[in-house]
Amino acid sequence: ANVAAKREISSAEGEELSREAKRAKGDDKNGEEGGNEPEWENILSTFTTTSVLSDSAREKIMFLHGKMAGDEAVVVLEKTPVREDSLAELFRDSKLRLDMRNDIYSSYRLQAPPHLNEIKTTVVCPATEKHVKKYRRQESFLVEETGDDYRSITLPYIQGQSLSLQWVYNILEKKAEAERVVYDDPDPEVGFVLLPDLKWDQKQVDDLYLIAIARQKDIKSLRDLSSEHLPLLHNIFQKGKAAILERYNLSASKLRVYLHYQPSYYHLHVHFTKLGHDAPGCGVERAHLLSDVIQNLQTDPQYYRTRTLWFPLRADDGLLGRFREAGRL
Ligand code: GTA
Repeated sequence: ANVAAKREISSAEGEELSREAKRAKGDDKNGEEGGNEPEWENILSTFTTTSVLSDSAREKIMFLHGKMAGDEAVVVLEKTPVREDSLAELFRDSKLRLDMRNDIYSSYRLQAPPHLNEIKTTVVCPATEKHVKKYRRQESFLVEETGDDYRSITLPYIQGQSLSLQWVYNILEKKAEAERVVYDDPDPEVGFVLLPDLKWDQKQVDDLYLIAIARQKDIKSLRDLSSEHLPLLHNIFQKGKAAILERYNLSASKLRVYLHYQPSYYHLHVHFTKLGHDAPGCGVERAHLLSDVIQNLQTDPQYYRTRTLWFPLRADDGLLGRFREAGRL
């Protein structure tokens, strides 16, 4: 691993980290000190794998579909990067077994202490068929959607088929992840909650990923935005960047701030990822820079309601079927 290139969340910055990040950082070597640390669980002992939805040896990630205590479940297993701040401990406390030696070259298997060898694990349970499809590796197709297509094809589909937004409401109402919140603007019109994304383990700034969730509940996506939402978008942009600078010491010039179209969850949210981190979904076919969105709305208040937008859909996405039925593909 390119350890030298990774920027760790140093102990100096650690003061500013959320409680969860501090716990995860290793100040609690066994993960059992620090009072509020959740107990170790073994819920995955009941997980039986039905299929591997996708995997990547290079990215060291595997998406599994299976059953957990009778419910459908998706489990994502992801090996995490080596952290520079754990190297001294890793070298001191690991065991090495020689695989081969040849001249000046040798290769070993290293057994690290368990707390330095964790696997980030995401569990979706009970998972719907839509979750299973979302994580299955599939061919994608680029779809062209006019404003009329949105109203006649996409909108009716997403009104009937969208993933639940309960997790979003839990965050807004402080019923979940409250201790992870980085910034909270309670204003009902322009307010938002900024917090680490599910995909970020907060161990290093190198792969920083936060989301800002708007407090307004009636904005499904980019398509609903008009110039009346500019104060909200400006607020998310300015305060989000400032909060990230303060908490993680990462300047705006190091951030990629964007919206997805189509999103998976139809409640307005903005992605903040570190420039250089190849976050899933940051490609040009899906990510719309917030700065461009703001400018486009300043130029044309109805820009996103009238323009043709392009986006990729997976082969078994029901929305792709609707575009096919309508002869738009
Ligand atoms: N803090 O409960 C949550 C939560 N949920 C349910 C989703 N998010 C959450 N964040 C918090 N708490 O970035 C996050 C998601 C995502 C954002 C929604 O909200 O992590 P979106 O609506 O634009 O949808 O954004 P998106 O980007 O398609 O969603 P998601 O889930 O990231 O899926 C994108 C694809 O990334 C998946 O199909 C999957 O194949 C791929 N992927 C690659 N790596 C991972 C990984 N480590 N974990 C999960 N998915 C991954």
